[in-house]
Amino acid sequence: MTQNQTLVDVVLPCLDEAGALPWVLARLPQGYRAIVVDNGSTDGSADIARSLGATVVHEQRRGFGAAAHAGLLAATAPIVAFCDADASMNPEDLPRVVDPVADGTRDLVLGRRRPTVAGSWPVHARIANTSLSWRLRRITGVTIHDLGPMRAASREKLLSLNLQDRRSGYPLEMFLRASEAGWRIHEVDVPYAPRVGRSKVTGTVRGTLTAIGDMSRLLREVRR
Ligand SMILES: Nc1nc2c(ncn2[C@@H]2O[C@H](COP(=O)(O)OP(=O)(O)O)[C@@H](O)[C@H]2O)c(=O)[nH]1
Ligand SMILES: [Mg+2]
Repeated sequence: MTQNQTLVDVVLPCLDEAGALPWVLARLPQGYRAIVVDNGSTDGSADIARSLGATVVHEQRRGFGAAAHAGLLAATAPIVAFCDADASMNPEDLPRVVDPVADGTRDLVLGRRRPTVAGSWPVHARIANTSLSWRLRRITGVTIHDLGPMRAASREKLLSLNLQDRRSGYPLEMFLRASEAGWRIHEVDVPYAPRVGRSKVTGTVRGTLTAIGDMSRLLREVRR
């Protein structure tokens, strides 16, 4: 592979992650391009990302899903990976989710978060994820233990899923639609460390309630 050939576009939804971005962006494997998607940061995240060589996409709409989807639309590489921009996960681990897609053996690979130290993951978020994964195993028959945010799939196939959620349900909707479409879905372990800075989603009461609401709606639709 030549230096300027991008195999993987890495979508990094980013809301006020100025403190984490330098660590995150320094760890992208060769052939991986960072697409930082900002929708409302006030801490200079976009400028920092740009100065560190990342492609920066601005999305008007608020929400995690709006950012993730804008990143997917901006991507051009054959494979798109998603990763949080809070330094809780190390981009050096991205090949764990990308390689099975790149070699054609899997269609969607999810990183199961494995805490590196106690306190990496708030207890309520862990319990919610375990129970959600249990429900998803029952609904889809796919063996997963975590609906992890680090993941990879083919760009064209992701676009074909026609995802609609633009808030916290986006990762769940991706999993459900992929499973309905008969994708070969696989889970691998990825280390999960305490984030840098403050949580925007499951570390806040409002974020947690929004996530539960968005995901519950998607699950109700599946049952119909
Ligand atoms: N652009 C954008 N990024 C977001 C938004 N909400 C969360 N993020 C980013 O998504 C990633 C996961 O959010 P985080 O706060 O770590 O959620 P947690 O892991 O559940 O605590 C981080 O990189 C956040 O900066 C949002 O509304 N817009
Ligand atoms: Mg986080």
